[in-house]
Amino acid sequence: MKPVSLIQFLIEERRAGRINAELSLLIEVVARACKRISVATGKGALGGVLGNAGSDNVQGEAQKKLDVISNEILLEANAWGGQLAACASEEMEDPQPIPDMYPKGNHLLLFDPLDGSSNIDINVSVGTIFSILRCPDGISEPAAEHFQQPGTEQLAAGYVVYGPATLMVLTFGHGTHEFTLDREVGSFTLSRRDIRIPEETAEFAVNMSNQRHWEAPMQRYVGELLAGKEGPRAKDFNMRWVASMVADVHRIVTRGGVFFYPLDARNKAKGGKLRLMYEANPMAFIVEQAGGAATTGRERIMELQPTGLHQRVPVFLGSKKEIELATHYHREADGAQG
Ligand code: AFP
Repeated sequence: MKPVSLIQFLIEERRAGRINAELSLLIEVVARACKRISVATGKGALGGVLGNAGSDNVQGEAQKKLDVISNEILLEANAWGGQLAACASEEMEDPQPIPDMYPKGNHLLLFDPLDGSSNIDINVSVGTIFSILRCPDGISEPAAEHFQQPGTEQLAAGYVVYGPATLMVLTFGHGTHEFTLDREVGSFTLSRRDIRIPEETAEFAVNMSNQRHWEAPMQRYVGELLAGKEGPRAKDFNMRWVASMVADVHRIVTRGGVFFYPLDARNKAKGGKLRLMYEANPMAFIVEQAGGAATTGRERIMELQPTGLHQRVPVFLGSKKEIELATHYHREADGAQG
């Protein structure tokens, strides 16, 4: 079969009435920016891009040089395209307006320019995550509150993994699809259409070093997985943790599994570790569109009403049956507490 490029795929989606021309162009711009990030990450030490930038981001985390470079690439590429009203980035406190000299559109773009960046210096996969919302009618200068829409309002979400291959996984709410970057030709090519995450799995991803800080229902759930064949689940489970959410989620999108970043005694005051708008919502949309589930351990992530642009939440996502069970344990424990 003839390979289908991302651009051809976008044309098909437009013809089918699933996206409009503006959204299609916006995805092309984001894809082009991600190709530049792929080139920058691919240079490694030769590009002088490894190591810390010497600054902290809005979350108070040390920024890597590639965090800063990737953020600038995405901002610059999207400033003049004409599809956006504003951008918001995990790396910046406030939304970035589109400069007055450029045409404006009616979409809002949110992104985590380089997720998992603590892995850059050891040459392990990192990625970009993005989410696209509609700018509310009549708003010409969007503020943080205009971005704070529930995940169910997302028009599109995607991530790009910069790994052995550079891949983009994308959804418009009509299935989840994967595109592989053909580095010689310079274009993303459809590699999997309508990805399905198996409902059952025997593989989980969680940072086990936090176990002692978890809530009781999380201890119970993972304790049962670890007990294997001899335990209540009567099955051995395998564990993987890349510590790059994009890579961990991509494994789940490829062969099933579950990913947890639960509430724990240390992140409870902040609401969790991962960011709702830049990580949890786009990944939840992608995973649900592939037949998986995504909750906070209690509620469906995409139904949360955001309270802040940089809000953090617990994240449970992946194969449906396991996410349902882990969520059930939390709800049951909440019910027992009254
Ligand atoms: P960095 O971008 O600072 O590396 O954080 C990555 C991340 O937000 C997410 O991609 C990982 O799943 C998670 O943090 C890893 O957290 P631990 O460091 O606790 O394993």
